[in-house]
This record gives sequence, structure tokens and C-alpha cells, in this order.
Amino acid sequence: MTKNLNVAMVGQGFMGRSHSVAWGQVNRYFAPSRKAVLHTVCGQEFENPQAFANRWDWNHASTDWENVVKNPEIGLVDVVTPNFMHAPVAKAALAAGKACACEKPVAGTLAEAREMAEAAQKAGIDTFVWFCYRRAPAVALAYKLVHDGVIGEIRHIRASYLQDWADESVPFAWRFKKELAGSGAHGDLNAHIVDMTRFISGLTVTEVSGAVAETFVKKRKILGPDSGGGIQMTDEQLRYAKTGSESVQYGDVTVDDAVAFIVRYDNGAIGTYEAARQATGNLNANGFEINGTKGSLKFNFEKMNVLTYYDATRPRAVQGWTEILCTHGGDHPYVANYWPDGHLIGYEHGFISMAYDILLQLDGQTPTVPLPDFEDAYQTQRVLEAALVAAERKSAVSLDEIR
Ligand code: SOE
Repeated sequence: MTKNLNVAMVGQGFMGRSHSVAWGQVNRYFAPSRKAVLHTVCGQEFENPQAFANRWDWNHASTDWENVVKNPEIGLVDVVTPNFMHAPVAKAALAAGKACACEKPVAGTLAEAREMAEAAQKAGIDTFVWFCYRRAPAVALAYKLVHDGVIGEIRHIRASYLQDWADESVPFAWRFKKELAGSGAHGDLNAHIVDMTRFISGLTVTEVSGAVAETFVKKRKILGPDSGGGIQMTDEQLRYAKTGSESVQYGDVTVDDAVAFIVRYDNGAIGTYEAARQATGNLNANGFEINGTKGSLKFNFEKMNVLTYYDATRPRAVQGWTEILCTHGGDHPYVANYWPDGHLIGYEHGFISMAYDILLQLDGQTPTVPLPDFEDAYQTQRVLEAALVAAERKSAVSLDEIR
């Protein structure tokens, strides 16, 4: 007998759309014992939550998130607001006894991330953070290969998440303001690759050094009351951005456009991380290379169905990089629930697969691939914070001092 899980989503925008697809499709592709119900979507007046609800099949719309999270019908609160609202909404949900799923980065600041982890621990309630790239079958295969010892002892990890949407024509948005976002490309993109590489390798970052942060575009046009999602501009915003009058107001950008840093791991390995929003030609190049004593793995989300593997245990004469198309239903997670071998899956499937694992865990079952909770995301946030401190100090920072 399938039991309903009434979801209240707080926030709209790009992640509101991807999460609406996840909750709306999960019970079509998978058969968990819980059925996700798109109960209520909360937004701000100017975002017109009722129009969003009509378009994305939410049963109700509200501008009063504080009341909605207390609604006894709600079983899970899903936070997709700009970063500065993650902590207030998540803590209210936990205080109301609701399970809580939150977009990444878990918070704009380390202090808020720590508060959320402590609140979750105190409440003893399930929490989740939408580091959805763990569920790309290729990434899940990398996790399995590393944990099965196939590539041996890890010596190097190099990860980068490069995009190129944030050129001078992009108007001011919450993502460019420290008080609203916490950081720029760093919290938005390095958060993903720090989570993904921690998840795959099982290693712990012990020190950050050689960190640099840079803001290339220091002022951006303010187009109106809605600072918007930044990367999903309305046609009117785009039109204005291209032809706006010189009298337009400009806002100071107070976050990074790019952050790079070096780490040491607890097994003695070293790693490099790089996030950038103006890496021309890189549209959503989220990737890693992990070098071990018996082999290596490479991944680039722009070819998200492929994991590239180098087996150093083969005779040297026939060693080489193998491109594995991770669509074999019997071997790769989730794909059997979507399409036959070779039919490929996309960005939205990571969210649908994550919604499935959340429903499994809420029903006391083991998720297909481990799910990050607020505590796990807090550990990722510690690495992000250490990088910002290292960039500020221009020196190495031990994670011991970042709590
Ligand atoms: C913008 O950089 C963004 O939407 C990220 O916030 C998402 O987490 C990523 O999946 C796609 O790009």
C-alpha cells in the first residue's frame, strides 16, 4: 500500500523547476512505497507562485512559507530558495518536525551550515542536500570502483567545475551578493566537486593551501526588484541587459567569479579544485580525474553518461583509456528504470533518482547511493571555508581550525 509524502517546496526558479520534475516523475519511473505529492509551492508575491503551481502541477501555492512548513499535512520541506534563506527555512522545518531537503550549498556561510547540522542532529530527523551529481550513473560507478579497490590507493585528485554564463551582460542577481549567496562560483560550483570527490574517494581534506579567489566583473546592471536566479533571465531582462540606457543603476559584485585551491587528504594524497563562471566554452563542465596506484578515472558532466577508466593492471602494451557508456541496466544504478542500454539520460534524471533515494530512506530503506545529510554538507562547507580563509591569508590552513 503506497503511502503519500506531501512535499512543500519553498522557492521557485531553476531549482524549483528541476525539483518539480523530480517529485512529479519519481513515482512514474520508480516504485517506492511512498508517493511524492506536490502539495504546496511557496514563493514571493512578485514570483507569482500560483502561476508556477499551475505550470508545474503543484496542488497549492502560498507566499507564507512559515505557515506552510507548520502544516500538519506536510511530510517534507524542500528548500530551493537563494542561499541566505536555506538556514531559516530548514531550521523552521526541523522545528516543526518535518524532514528537510535543501539545495546546495547547504548554506551561504559556515556558521549557518553548522547551525543546520546541529539542528538536524538535535531533532533526530532525516535531512538531505541535493548534491545530485552523485547520482549520475558514471559518478556512482566511480564510487563503486574506488570502494572496490579497483584503482588502488589514491594519490591525486583534480576536480574542476567550469561554466561561462556570467559575462558582463548578465545583470545583478542574488548570486552576486555576499549577503544573499555567501560566495559566488565557489559555493555554487566548488561545493559540487568537493562533495563529489569526498563521496567517491572517501578521503578527508586535512589542509588547504595555494588558494586564490577573483572577481572579474565588479559591477552589474540592476534590472529591477527581482534579482532573479541570475542564470535564468527573463526575455525582458535579457533585452534590457543588451540595450539598457546608461542611466541604469549598477550593483557592486561582492562575491568571487572564480576560486582555485590545493588540498592535502588524510591518506597523504594531494588534490586541486577550481570553480569558474567565465571559463569561456565550458557550459557545465563539472568533472574530475582521480589517479590511483592501479588505475585512474575521469568524468566530465558535459558527457554525463560516460566514465573514462584507465586500468594500470593490464599489460603495459595494451593499457589505455576506456570510455564506459554507463547505461547498462544490470550494472549501472538507476538507468534500468529510465531507458534501455545506450539511450542516455540527462540532467533532470539526477534529481528524479535523488527523489527516489529520499523516498527510500524516509521509508527506512537503504538508498541506492549514499545521500548527503546536513552534517555531510557541513563537512563540505568546512573545506569551502578553509579555501576562502587560505585565499585571504595567502597561506595554508588546517581544517582543524575551521569548525
Ligand atoms: C548554476 O551554476 C547552477 O545552476 C548550479 O547552481 C547547479 O547546482 C548546477 O547543477 C548547474 O548550474
